[in-house]
Amino acid sequence: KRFLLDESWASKNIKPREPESHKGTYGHVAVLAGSRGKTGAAILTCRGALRGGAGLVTLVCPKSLNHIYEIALTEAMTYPLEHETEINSLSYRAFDEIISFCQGKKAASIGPGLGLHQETFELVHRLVARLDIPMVIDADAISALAGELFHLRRAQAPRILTPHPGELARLLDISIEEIKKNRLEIARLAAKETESIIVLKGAATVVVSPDGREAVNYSGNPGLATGGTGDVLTGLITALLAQGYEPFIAACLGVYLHGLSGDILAKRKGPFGFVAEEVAEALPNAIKETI
Ligand code: NPW
Ligand code: AMP
Ligand code: MG
Repeated sequence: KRFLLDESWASKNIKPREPESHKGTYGHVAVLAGSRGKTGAAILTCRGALRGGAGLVTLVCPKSLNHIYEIALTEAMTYPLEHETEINSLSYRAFDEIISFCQGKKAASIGPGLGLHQETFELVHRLVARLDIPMVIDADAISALAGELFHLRRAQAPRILTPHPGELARLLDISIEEIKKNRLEIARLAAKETESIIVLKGAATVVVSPDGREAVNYSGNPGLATGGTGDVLTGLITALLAQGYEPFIAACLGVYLHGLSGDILAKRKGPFGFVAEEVAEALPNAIKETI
């Protein structure tokens, strides 16, 4: 039932591209991320999605931040929301606009850099329950769900949560020490409680599905312990969902390729000092070594 995410597993599960395919084949990703002071998280999520092979990527953003994203992002598009609020982040007031924008999108990322405003938390609650496409839920969107797990149980489509131990501790109201003592057991509990796939990050990331499938990752190294690498992983897994991978496989393959990208950088540049943007940039190399 439990298996290792290693080269042999990944090479069996990654799919080559059909010569006749086009960008429509590989899905349009919606990224719901970023706020004032944390625009980098949104940009890194988009880079992860692009480098992970999404056909198209659009960042949904508050109008006030649009100019920053237009300059930073070349390949990704932006969707500046009409509904303006003072929080310089996403708000429940934009719920209808976001739902209608997401029609026809294949998958969404939500959470990196969104911040901790109550208005944002309320948007997360509604989208998690009502958005009818697969979704990767990370960072501040995980914090928004602490004590509110029932929104996940109402979800209309698969949900993948990608907490680090601090975020999972917050979500389940237990201590980080408890998680460190028994990562697999706690991830299982979380998958059951949330009826979602859990990617518990850190050295030897574990991926657990509520249907009982479990995997432990063997790629990656402590050079990845630097700001923004988790945001890249969120975009990458979302891109794999958009390309049609089954959700548990998307989570596993994303985790493996992300770690491998870190391993390639550790070899090429040095054991640490590489940064999140480079982890995204090295993904095609990781794909090449795997396929
Ligand atoms: P401690 O005390 O440090 O040991 P937060 P965040 C714990 C965005 N970013 N094992 C940690 O413990 C993110 O997307 C924006 C054990 C602490 O208690 C988020 O939206 C960037 N414990 C937001 O910032 C680049 C661990 O968790 C707590 C652990 C905040 O995200 C950076 C910290 O968690 C960042 O991605 C581990 N492996 N890892 C940008 N350029 O815009 C963490 N902890 O308070 O949720 O803070 O993860 O930095
Ligand atoms: P985040 O904390 O959300 O930025 O995510 C950090 C990313 O780096 C996750 O993908 C972790 O699995 C990875 N990472 C952090 N520390 C290590 C480590 N010691 N070994 C391997 N991967 C790590
Ligand atoms: Mg993170």
